[in-house]
Amino acid sequence: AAVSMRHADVYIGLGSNLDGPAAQVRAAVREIAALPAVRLRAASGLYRSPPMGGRDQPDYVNAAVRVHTGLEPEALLDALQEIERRHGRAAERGHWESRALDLDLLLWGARVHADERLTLPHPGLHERAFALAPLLELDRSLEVPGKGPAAALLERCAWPEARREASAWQLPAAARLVAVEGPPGCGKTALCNHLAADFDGGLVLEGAFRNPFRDRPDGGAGLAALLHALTRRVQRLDRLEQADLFHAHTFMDFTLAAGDLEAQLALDGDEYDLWLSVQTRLAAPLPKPDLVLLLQEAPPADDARAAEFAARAGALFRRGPGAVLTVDATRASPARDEDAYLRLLAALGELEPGGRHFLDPAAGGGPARVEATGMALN
Ligand code: A4P
Ligand code: MG
Repeated sequence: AAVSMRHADVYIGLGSNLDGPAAQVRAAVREIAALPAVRLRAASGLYRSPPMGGRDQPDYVNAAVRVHTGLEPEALLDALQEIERRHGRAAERGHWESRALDLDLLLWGARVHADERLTLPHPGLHERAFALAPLLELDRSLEVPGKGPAAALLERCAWPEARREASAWQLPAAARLVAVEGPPGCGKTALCNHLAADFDGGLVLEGAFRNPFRDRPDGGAGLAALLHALTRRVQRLDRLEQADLFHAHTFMDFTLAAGDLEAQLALDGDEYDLWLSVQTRLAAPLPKPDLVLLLQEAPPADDARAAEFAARAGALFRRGPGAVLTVDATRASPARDEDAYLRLLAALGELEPGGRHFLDPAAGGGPARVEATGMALN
């Protein structure tokens, strides 16, 4: 909150019509987020539009991001131009030529500025639908200083029209079923809801339920209670196949594997064998997550079972066939903290199918640290 009081809302427009435009723009969002002294606050979806300035060019993909920064405008412009150069934008290319990446400073709060190097607001903003439409997605009530409400400006825009086509965020295509796992109360359901919204994805939620066996003297971790929870989760997964048809990604706030670990910790040998034979039959035909996001939090000091669960949860998913992203949520949890959530979104775009990855979203500044496939984690 202190940051947003001190820093103006700065909006950057992104555009590309070469070399995989959507991938160029998505990568640039991550690179902007990773700039020192820059904090990504929001990213719009990707918009497609025919090239303004005519000629025989491919369509553009455009987007906008909101950032806060301690940099001066000229220093941020330097950093943006450095990113453009890395994307192979030839400096000698002419005005309105096709480019791999174009980054424009669209707005700097209410600041109005004009010199040789920098004009604020961006001089073309008020008449470009491909810049205004993504901006409005980030804030419906934006004003363009000297020009008026962005929404009214967009209505007056002539061709070319910009159409929202996809989320700015990306998961590997292979990650069709994504499970969020972690200790009770860590925010699995909230995180799934956010992710489904940002990826236009499906949802399979365990949902609150009254376990009729929870009130027994064993505190509800007995065989009957565990079987009840298992049945419930299996029913949820049974419905998945329908949801799956309509979404590239579906998010679930539980895993059968964690239920298995819970049973291992709670049941004695014979009970566990019985539980396992039921679980194995029920789970066999059900889809397994392609990606597990495992939130790690420090377990409560007085809860031995939670500590044991936390210690073994990492190994649980490391063995499986799906990709794993272990998220250290002890300092900043993506389920509760917006910065941490944005870092998670950016990191998801860099995951390798089947890989083992680690992210500490509180590790400031730099890119989300995503370890290479096969690295041991704890
Ligand atoms: N500059 C001044 N103010 C700014 C600012 N607010 N943000 C100076 C960024 N740069 C600013 O920029 C040239 C110089 O402008 C910079 O060195 C900086 O000091 P540039 O990006 O190299 O080129 P340009 O002058 O912005 O002209 P250009 O190439 O026309 O870029 P535009 O105007 O951004 O248009 N059609 C669709 N559908 N979507 C598009 O994104 N983009 C263009 C390029 C054409 N057609 C398009 C799209
Ligand atoms: Mg430009």
